[in-house]
Amino acid sequence: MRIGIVLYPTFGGSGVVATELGIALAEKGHEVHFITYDQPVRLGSARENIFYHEVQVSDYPLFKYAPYELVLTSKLVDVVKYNNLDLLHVHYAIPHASAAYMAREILKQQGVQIPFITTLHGTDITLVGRDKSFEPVITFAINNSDAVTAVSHSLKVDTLEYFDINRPIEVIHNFIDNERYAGLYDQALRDSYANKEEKIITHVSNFRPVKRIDDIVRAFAKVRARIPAKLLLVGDGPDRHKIQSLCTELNTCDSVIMLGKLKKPEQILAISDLYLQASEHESFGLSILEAMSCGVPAVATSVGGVPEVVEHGVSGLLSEVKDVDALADNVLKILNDDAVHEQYKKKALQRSAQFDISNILPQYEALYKSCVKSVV
Ligand code: GMT
Repeated sequence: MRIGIVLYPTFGGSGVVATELGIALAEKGHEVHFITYDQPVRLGSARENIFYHEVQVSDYPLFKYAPYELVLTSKLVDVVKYNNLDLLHVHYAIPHASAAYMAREILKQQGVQIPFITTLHGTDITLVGRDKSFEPVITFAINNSDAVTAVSHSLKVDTLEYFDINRPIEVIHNFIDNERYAGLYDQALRDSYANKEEKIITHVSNFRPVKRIDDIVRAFAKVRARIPAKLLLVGDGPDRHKIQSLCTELNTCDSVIMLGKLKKPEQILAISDLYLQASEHESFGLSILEAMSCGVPAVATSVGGVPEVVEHGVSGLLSEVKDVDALADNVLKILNDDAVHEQYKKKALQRSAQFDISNILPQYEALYKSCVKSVV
């Protein structure tokens, strides 16, 4: 099949999922065309069956705001026609679903039939999408997609609650290529961040307010008062300064290491003892799954799709949002006892196997086939 994948090329989970999906489809012999404004961060070097089409928005003086959605639409029309694509799969509703809708309608007038699938990822529904200025367009684009998927049951429920949806939404969970995350432990790298007695706790995100990064830093301060530990923070974003001043206030600057954005966060996850997340909302929690794939259990807030990934008391521990004491207690419950820690590590790894790409890819392929068949 010839598939166009529209995505955000950045470090966010939706871009990572879309890129990994495209790579896996290409490895299975499909021809994959990524369409976005920059080289997807996880794409790396040239690969067989993969093509990248850059959406270039020119800076015309008349425009105060560059019309990205229109340029993307024209690009989609062009890429579909020139490469004879069978299907478009757009990740993140805004503005990808509405651009795909418009491209499909333009192509229909030219005698070209192209179905499009919209995958909802989270903030396109729970944060940005609920904004009144987007809501009618998102409702329309979802209802007029040829198929819609959500990355968790929780996100499906949220979508049906916030929007007037008159079509089915299929849940296809996010996935992980477990092979890529195996055997990455690097003792020298670990030694460069922590001494033998110290536990390494890690968090990866875009440091947006929804991540409640201050709760992570506060919980860590409570943990460090009880056991020797380091907190490794991977990523960057608007709340970075908040973290820095909080560390000064809590006197933890020497134990909180901010690594910035990393193209391979798995190198840090692999040397970690525990993954910590305090989000106010999380439709799935891909970084938790990445940690689990490295055999690292998670302590997290029980929000959105997180309980669909982490089984409380088995592969990690979950607690209420804003309950910093519970986060710290849960970290200590796992890290204080080596036997308990080992058990959680084992279960985290086992849990990640259930989300292996080999289990999820066939679900997307089946959906692609049914959409292509229905327009033929
Ligand atoms: O977490 C973010 O803010 C980034 C966002 C994105 O759009 O990339 O992540 C969302 O999609 C991921 C991939 O499906 C999910 O794993 C994240 O849980 C989801 N984020 C939120 O719901 C806050």
